[in-house]
Amino acid sequence: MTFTSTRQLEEAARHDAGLWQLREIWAPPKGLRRFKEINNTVIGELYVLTAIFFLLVGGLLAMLIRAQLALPENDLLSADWYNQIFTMHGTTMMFLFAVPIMEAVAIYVLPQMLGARDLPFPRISAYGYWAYLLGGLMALGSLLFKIAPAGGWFMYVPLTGPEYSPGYGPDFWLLGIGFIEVSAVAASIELIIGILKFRPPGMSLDRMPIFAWYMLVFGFMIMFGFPPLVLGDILLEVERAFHWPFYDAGKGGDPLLWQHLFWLFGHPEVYIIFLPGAAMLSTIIPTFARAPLAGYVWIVLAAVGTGFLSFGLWVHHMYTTGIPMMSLSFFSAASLAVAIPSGIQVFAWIATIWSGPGVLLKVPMLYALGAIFIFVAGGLTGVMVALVPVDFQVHDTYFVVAHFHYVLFGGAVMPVLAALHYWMPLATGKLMSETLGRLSFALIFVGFNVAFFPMHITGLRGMPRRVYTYPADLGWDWLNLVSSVGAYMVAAGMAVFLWDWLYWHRKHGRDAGYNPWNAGTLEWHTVTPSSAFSLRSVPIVSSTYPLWDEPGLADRIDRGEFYLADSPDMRRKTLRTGTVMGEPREVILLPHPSWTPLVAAVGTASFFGLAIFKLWWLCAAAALVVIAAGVVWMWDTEPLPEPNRYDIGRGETCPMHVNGTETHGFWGMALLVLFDLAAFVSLIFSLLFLWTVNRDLSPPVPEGGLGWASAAAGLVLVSSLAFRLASFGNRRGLFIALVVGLILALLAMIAGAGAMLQSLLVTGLLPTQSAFAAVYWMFVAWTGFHMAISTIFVLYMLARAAAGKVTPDRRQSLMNVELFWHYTTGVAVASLVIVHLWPRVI
Ligand code: HEM
Ligand SMILES: [Cu+2]
Repeated sequence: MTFTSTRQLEEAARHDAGLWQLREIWAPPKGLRRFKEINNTVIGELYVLTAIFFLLVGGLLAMLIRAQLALPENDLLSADWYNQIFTMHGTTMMFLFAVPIMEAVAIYVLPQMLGARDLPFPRISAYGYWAYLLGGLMALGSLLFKIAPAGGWFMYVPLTGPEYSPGYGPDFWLLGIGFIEVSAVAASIELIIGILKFRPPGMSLDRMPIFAWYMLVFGFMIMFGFPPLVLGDILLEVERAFHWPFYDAGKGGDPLLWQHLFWLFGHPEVYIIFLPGAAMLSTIIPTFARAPLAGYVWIVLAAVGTGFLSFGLWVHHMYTTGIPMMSLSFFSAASLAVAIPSGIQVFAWIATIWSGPGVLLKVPMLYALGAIFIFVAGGLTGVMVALVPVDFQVHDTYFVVAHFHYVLFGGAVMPVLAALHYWMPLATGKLMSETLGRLSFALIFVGFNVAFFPMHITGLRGMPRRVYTYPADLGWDWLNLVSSVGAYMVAAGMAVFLWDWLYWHRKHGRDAGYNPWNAGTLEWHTVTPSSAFSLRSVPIVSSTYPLWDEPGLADRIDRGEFYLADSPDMRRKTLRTGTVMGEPREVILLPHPSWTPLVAAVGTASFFGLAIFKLWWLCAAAALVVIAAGVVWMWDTEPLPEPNRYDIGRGETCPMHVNGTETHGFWGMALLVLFDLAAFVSLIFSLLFLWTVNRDLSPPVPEGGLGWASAAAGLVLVSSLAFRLASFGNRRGLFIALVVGLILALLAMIAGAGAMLQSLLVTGLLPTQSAFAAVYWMFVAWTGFHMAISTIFVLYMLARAAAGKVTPDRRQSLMNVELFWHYTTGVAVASLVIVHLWPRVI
C-alpha cells in the first residue's frame, strides 16, 4: 500500500530493515553540523530560501525606486544614491534571484522527479550554494556603505571604467557577480548530468518529464551564455585594476566590445530565466487541466529551438549604437522569429487546458494563468521593440522598462510563485492556504498591471529610464503615481504570500498526505513531506506520467519492489543509467556530509572579496585554502569496492566502479572544459572584433619571439605526449611509467610556460600600451592560468599515485585530469598561433 500518512511510514520503518537503513544514512546531521549536509533536499531548501530573500531585497529596492518616482521633483533619494539603487535592483533581480531560484527549485525537485536519490555531484551543489550566498551578500554589502555600483545592471563602459568610476563600486559588481557565475556553472553541470544519466530505468529520453527537457536546455544555455560575460568581466576588472586598455577607445580598444560580450550573455539570459519558468508552467498546467501536456514533442523542439535562436539575437539591444543596416535587418528578423517557439508553447498550454475535462482553479493554476497572460503581453511589446524603427523611438524609455518587467514577471516571478505553492507539500507536508493564496494572487496580478501598464504610456510620452526625478509639467506625473500605487500593491501581495509560505501553512496548513494534486510525475509517488532519499526503491517506468498511467506503481516503489531498496553497507547510493534508454549502468556511491564544500566556498568568497580591495597576498592565501579544501574533498573519490558488483535487487547486479568516457565524472570534466572553451572563444571573438572595427589600426606584429614560441608549442605538445605515456603505462600496470610520464609532463609544461612568457617578453610589447597588446598578454595570462591549474592537478595525481590510488582499475581521476591537460595544451598552442602567427599573415 502507498503510505498516506507519515505515521504509517514511521511504523513501517520499524519492521523493515531496508527502509530503516535508508532513513538512517540519509538523515541530515543535527544542530550546527546540519551545514555539512550536501543532500539536494537540504541544499535545495536553503537555495530557495536564499533566492526568495534576495527577491525581497530586490523588491525593497524597487519600492524605494517607486517611492522616489511617485511625485515629480521628489528628493527622497539623491541622484547618486538612486543610481546605486536601480543598479542593484536590476542586478539583484537578475543575478541573485531569477537565475538562482530556477536552479534552486530544480535542485530540489529534479532528483525526486527522476527517481534518483540525489544529483550526481552533491558536494558541488553545496559548494555552488554557499558560493552564491556569500557572493550575493558581498555584492549587496556594498549598498550598506553607499559604495554600490551605479552604472546600471549592464555596466556599460566607459561609465564603469577606471576613469569615470574610480571607486570600488564596479569591482563589487565584477567580482561579486563573477563569483556567482561560478555557482551557476556548478548548478548547470549538475543538472545536465543529472538529467542525462540519473534517470530511472525505462525512462528513455522521449519519456522524460517535460520539466527535465527544459532544464536540460537551461543547463546548456548557461554553459554557452555565461562565458562571454565571464570573459567580459575579467577584461573589465583587469582594465580597472591594471590599466590594460581593452575598452579604451583612445588606445585601440572599444566600449562596444563590452556591449557585445554583455549581450551575448544578456539576451540568452532572458531565456535562461524564461525556460525554467515555462518548465514550471508545463508541469503545473497538465496537473490542473487533468490532461497530459498537448504537443510534448513540439514543446521539446520549441525549447531547444528557443535555446539556439536566443544566441543570435543579442544585437537587438544595440540597435542605436550605429550598427550597419544589414545587421540591423538580420537581427530584427531573428528577434521576430523567436516569437514562433514562444508562441508554440503558449498554444500548447492552451490546448492542454482545452483537451482536459475542465480546469481546477487552485492557487498554483491561478498563478500559472496569470503568468501566461502577463508573459504574452510582454511578448507582444517584445515584437514591437524588435522592429528597428520602433526601438529607435522607445529605446531607453519606460516603454522598455514596462516590456521587460512583463516578460520577467510573466516568465519568472509568477511561475515561481505557482511552483512554490505547487511543490511546497514536498518540503513541509502541508498545503498552502487557498484563501491567502487567492488574496496574494489578486494583489500581485492586479498590482503588477497597475504598476507596469502605465509605464508603456510614460515611455511613449518620452520618459527616459534611469532618471532619478522629472519635472511636473510633462504629463508623466499621474502615470508615475499610479505605477507607484500598483508597486505597493504587489508588495502587499508578496507580504501575504510570505506570511503563508514561511509561517501560516507550516503551522495551520492542511496535511497534504499522498499526491495532493493528483499529479502524474514521480516526485509525488509517496506521502509528503518526501524523504531525503526521495524514494524507497528506484522504479522502472514506462510513461511520461507514471503515476497516471501505471496504477499500483507508487505502491510498489514504496514497498521496495524495485532497485536499491536497501543499503546494508550503510552508504548513500543511487543508480546511473544509460543516457538514451535509461538502462542501469552503475551504482554510484554518493558522498556523505562534509565540511569541504563550505570551506572551499568561504575560501573562494574571500579570494574574490579581497581582490576587490587588491589585497593580493591575502588573495593568494585564500587560494591556498581553496586548493587544500579541494584536495581533501577529492582525496576519497573513486573508492574501489570489492567485489565490484552490487546486488541492486530484482536479481540484477551492477558494477560499483566504472572507468571511461561514459562516467559522470568524465562528463563533469568535459562540460567544464566546454564552458572554458566557450570563454576562450569569446577571447578570440574580442580580438577579431577589435581588429574588424579598427581596420585602420592593424594588430602589431610581435618583433621576434618566434623561436621562443615554437619552443613553447613543442614543449606543451611533448607534455601531452608524456601524459599519454603515463596513462598508457598505468593501464598496463607499469607504475614507473605512470610516475615518470607524469613528472615529464609536468616539467615540460612548466618549461613551456616559461618559454611562452619569454616569447612575448622579448617582443617588448607591454599590455598597457594598446588594446591589441593587452589582448596578446591576455592570451598568455589565460594559458598561464590553465597551466597552473594543470600543474596542481598533476601534483595531486602524483600524490594519489604514491598512495596507491591510481591503478589500472582505478584510472578515472587520471582520465579526467588528462582531458584537462590536453585541453590546456590546445589552449597554449592556439594562443601561440594567434599571438605570433596570425598578425604576421594578415
Ligand atoms: C514590484 C516589483 C518591481 C518594481 C516595482 C520594479 C520597478 C522597476 C523600475 C521603476 C525600474 C526602472 C528604474 C530606472 O530605470 O530608473 C526597474 C528596473 C529594473 N528592474 Fe524592476 N521592478 C520590479 C521587479 C523586478 C523583477 C522581478 C525583476 C527581474 C526578475 C526586475 C528587473 C529589473 C531590471 C533588470 C531593471 C533594470 C535596471 C537598470 O536599468 O539597470 N524588476 N524596476
Ligand atoms: Cu534580448
